[in-house]
Parts: sequence; C-alpha cells; structure tokens
Amino acid sequence: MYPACDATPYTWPYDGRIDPRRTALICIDWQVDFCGPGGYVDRMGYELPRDGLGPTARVLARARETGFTVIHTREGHRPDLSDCPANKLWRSKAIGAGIGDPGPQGRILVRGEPGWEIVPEVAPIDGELIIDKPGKGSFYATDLDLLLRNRGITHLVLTGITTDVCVHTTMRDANDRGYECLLLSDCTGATDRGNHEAALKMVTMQGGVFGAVAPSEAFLKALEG
Ligand code: C5J
Repeated sequence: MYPACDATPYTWPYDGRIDPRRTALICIDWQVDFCGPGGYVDRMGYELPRDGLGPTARVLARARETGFTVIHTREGHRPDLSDCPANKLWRSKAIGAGIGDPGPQGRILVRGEPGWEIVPEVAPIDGELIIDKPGKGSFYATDLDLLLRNRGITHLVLTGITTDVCVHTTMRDANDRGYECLLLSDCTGATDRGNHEAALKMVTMQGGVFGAVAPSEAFLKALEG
C-alpha cells in the first residue's frame, strides 16, 4: 500500500491509499499509427503526440516493480474491416488517411500491420494484458471490464494517446462503471494542444467529474512510500 497522490481536484484516490493489488495502469494506444512516422496521425498531417512517451516509460517501469496490473490497448480493425463502422471508414478516407489503405507503416489501423504495433519505448512485456479494440473506448466490444473485475481491480491510472479521444472515452466509461480513475497529465497527449488542455480540465470540473489529474512526478512520489 502507498500513500495517496497529490492530484487535482482531490487527493487521489478518494478512498485513501494506493493499493497495487486493486489498481491497474492502463496504457492506451501507444501505437505507431498514433505517434510514429508514417502512421495514421502522421498521414492526417498532425504533429505526433510523443511528449508523453518518456514519462509513461518511467511510470511503467515503477508500476512493474511495485506489482500493479499493467494493461495495454490497441485500436485497430480486422484485415477485412468487417468491424469498422461505415462512417468511421468514410471519414478516414475523407481526411486522406483511409483505414485499410496502404502506407509506409502497412495498412492503416489494421491489426497485425507495423502501424498497429505499440512503440518500443512502452511495449508490453510477457504477462501484461493487451486489449484490442475497434473503437475509441477500451470497454466497447472488448473483455476489459471482465478482466478487471476478475482481478478485483477497482482503480485505474491512465496514460496514453490521444487525451481528447481514446483516453477520454475510456476514462468516462470507466468512471461510469465505478472505477476510481487518475489521469497522468504528462503521460498523455493530443493532436491539438488546446484539446489536450481542455480534456485535462474537463476531468477536474464538478469536484472531479471523471476522476482526478496529476503529473507523473506526483504519482511516482506517492509510490516512494
Ligand atoms: C484516435 C485515439 N484519435 N487513440 N484514436 O482516433 O485517440
């Protein structure tokens, strides 16, 4: 057990101490398609949201040492795209980064392609859970909730990209399901700075409407004991 972490708008977690047996670190979509050259985000012409990689690698190392459950997610579709909604496919093509189209990192957002892989800085190691998801949220059309409940996990520490899309969708859904969530502000990033900042702020409204936000430094300090 570790002491609670300085966070905004409340000291996290609400119920006192950080218990690695009941807490999972979730690393969302740190894939080449979202933060690597030639991937989906790059093809759309956005700046790559890579700033959170270093801090996330440090948190990941400490979470492994201290016995947290570690979960990685990957957004991607079956090679025949049968799990890709028609409107998602249409929009991706409209912006010039069509899901399933060939690119420098293989077929965009398709499972098994180089672009779908998690980048080496935060790659999973043996024994860590990997969730493949067709959508933005990590619970939709996956067994994440079942895996968490079977392990007695009640608290989630979130890292990943992008802050305003997959990270937010996952955090909101987790919060509705009763998970106590902490988003690490420097372990995430978006394709737009304003959206990143707004997404962090949204969490903190209404006394922590989706949970709390803290820099990784505060979380790591708590884990010093
Ligand atoms: C997006 C994600 N932005 N991982 N996916 O489409 O946030």
